[in-house]
Amino acid sequence: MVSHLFQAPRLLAGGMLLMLITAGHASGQDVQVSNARLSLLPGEQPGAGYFQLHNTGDETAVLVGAQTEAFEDVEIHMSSEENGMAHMHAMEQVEIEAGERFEFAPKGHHLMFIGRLKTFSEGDDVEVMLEFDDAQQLSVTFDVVSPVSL
Ligand SMILES: [Cu+2]
Repeated sequence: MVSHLFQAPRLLAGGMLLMLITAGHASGQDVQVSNARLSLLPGEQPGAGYFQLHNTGDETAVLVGAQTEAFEDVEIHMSSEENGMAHMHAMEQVEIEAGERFEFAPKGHHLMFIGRLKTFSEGDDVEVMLEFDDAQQLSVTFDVVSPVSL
């Protein structure tokens, strides 16, 4: 009898979390994502993800990673240029202050999609789960685009 009393609220909480994710919000963290696109290079080269984050909440949001069924691995990268040479390196996390917008854009921050597991082409959608430091996740649909369009 006692176990039933405890099970019911847990199931309810799970259902609510699912609703919040499908609505495009991480609960407790009002992060909105817009203009998400995945630039696809030919062959086995990694893809690059660009988007804008808007933290509409009143606490700092910390993006710590992402995952998708379409690629083996996703890393947060930052591009830089030294002596005319383009470099990029992986970042542990990106912080977005309350009320701030943060742009993942060409020649700056991007998600690096490594090891393609599925075939897709321009115009397709790729579902990506953004992960935050408080274990919240945000499901985002990326449009597959040509690098030339950026
Ligand atoms: Cu990169």
